[in-house]
Amino acid sequence: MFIDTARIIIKSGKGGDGHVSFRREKYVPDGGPDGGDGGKGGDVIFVTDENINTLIDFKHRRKYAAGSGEEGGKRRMHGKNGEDLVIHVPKGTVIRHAETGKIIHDMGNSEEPYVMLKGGRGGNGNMHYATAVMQAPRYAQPGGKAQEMEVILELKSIADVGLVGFPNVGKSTFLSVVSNARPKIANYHFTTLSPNLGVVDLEDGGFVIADIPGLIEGASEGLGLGHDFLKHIERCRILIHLVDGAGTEGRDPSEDLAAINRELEGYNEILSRKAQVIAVNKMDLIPDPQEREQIIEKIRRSCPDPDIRIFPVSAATKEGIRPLLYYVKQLLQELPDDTSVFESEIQVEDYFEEEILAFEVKKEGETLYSVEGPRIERMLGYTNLESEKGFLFFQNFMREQGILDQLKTLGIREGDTVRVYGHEFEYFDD
Ligand SMILES: Nc1nc2c(ncn2[C@@H]2O[C@H](COP(=O)(O)OP(=O)(O)OP(=O)(O)O)[C@@H](O)[C@H]2O)c(=O)[nH]1
Ligand SMILES: [Mg+2]
Repeated sequence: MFIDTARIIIKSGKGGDGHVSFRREKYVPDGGPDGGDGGKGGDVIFVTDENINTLIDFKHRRKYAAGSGEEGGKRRMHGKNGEDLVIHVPKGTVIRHAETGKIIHDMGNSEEPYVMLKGGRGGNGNMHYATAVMQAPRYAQPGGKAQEMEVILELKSIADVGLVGFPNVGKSTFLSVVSNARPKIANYHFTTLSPNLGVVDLEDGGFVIADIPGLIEGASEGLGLGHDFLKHIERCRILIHLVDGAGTEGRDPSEDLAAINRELEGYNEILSRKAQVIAVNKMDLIPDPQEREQIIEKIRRSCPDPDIRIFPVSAATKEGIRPLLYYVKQLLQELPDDTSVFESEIQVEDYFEEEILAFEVKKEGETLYSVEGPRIERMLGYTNLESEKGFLFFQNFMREQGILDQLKTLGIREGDTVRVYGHEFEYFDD
């Protein structure tokens, strides 16, 4: 089965907590703090894998989690880092934020791993918090939070050229004669049920063509099969629009052309803006040169853009195919190469940064207030509150973050106590 979308939940590893312990040695009665740091949580990393070309593996499992960091130990033992989770996806996979549908990252053709979710940092053990004043800190930093997100994986095939047209016009036949692909060909509609990719090999370099199921009127609204597969031609730089020049099923090629273009427009702007080349197929069925000329002329007149080239071809006899391929290749060289990778629409870091910024200020008793939050905690990790400089720095930070304002709102008065993760300060108005 060909599966080209999947919805999964990914989660990085939580950081291991810092440890609280004190040195116990012979002849050392009151040992200093020796609690070690927690291990870092594992990241969630995506890589492309040439050997995979569907997202079917993700149908069987919904949750994917990296390993958590282990807690620090006594005697300054560092906790083990959590294992990274590496998720293998086909080339051309686009990762979207499930909640908003926004693009997070396009794996494209790249072999660069994409680190999407970062594991929580390991918490500092209490060995970091010994100071001249506080010799026996009972505080160790908890490990950083895990990041979790539901994402949609969407496979958008990587091809330079896409074949579009009504069912049975000969798209797959065309692909089979120009490339190494061997798609199913038959004289009925919807022979092709999922996209086929083929490599066209020309003397001095080639390109990749995608053949998708036939489109019908209403495809952009979901009729037929075409809609689900239009995403596979979104990366293409050129569309070869195939029509049945012989009108074998009573079709009118000019009307078909207009109908398919309406569907492309209805699907999205990306598709309607693509460069097009028209291939009028099945010309072997029209032996009379005059009749041929009439058919081509009629298509030319109905074509909205006079710059679009029209090639009479026959996939059956291969007539006219080579000039078409060389023209397409030349066009590919001329067109800017900017449509193949989709830009990120949301930054994962920003999404989680909001959480990091959060803090909570509470009134705990008549003269006691507490301040908590991941950002504050992070701050404590690298600020020595016992030094005057460190304390001023911290005070400034509390002001900038609006924490002092919140304390005032809660009614704090001079002389009251502010507790921040095991540290207590006396409050003074500034
Ligand atoms: N005479 C003639 N028949 C052709 C030509 N190209 C394709 N056919 C025939 O047209 C029928 C449909 O061909 P396919 O290649 O399966 O058409 P398709 O556009 O891929 O069709 P779907 O996958 O159903 O959308 C088959 O019977 C082919 O043999 C051609 O150039 N000349
Ligand atoms: Mg087909």
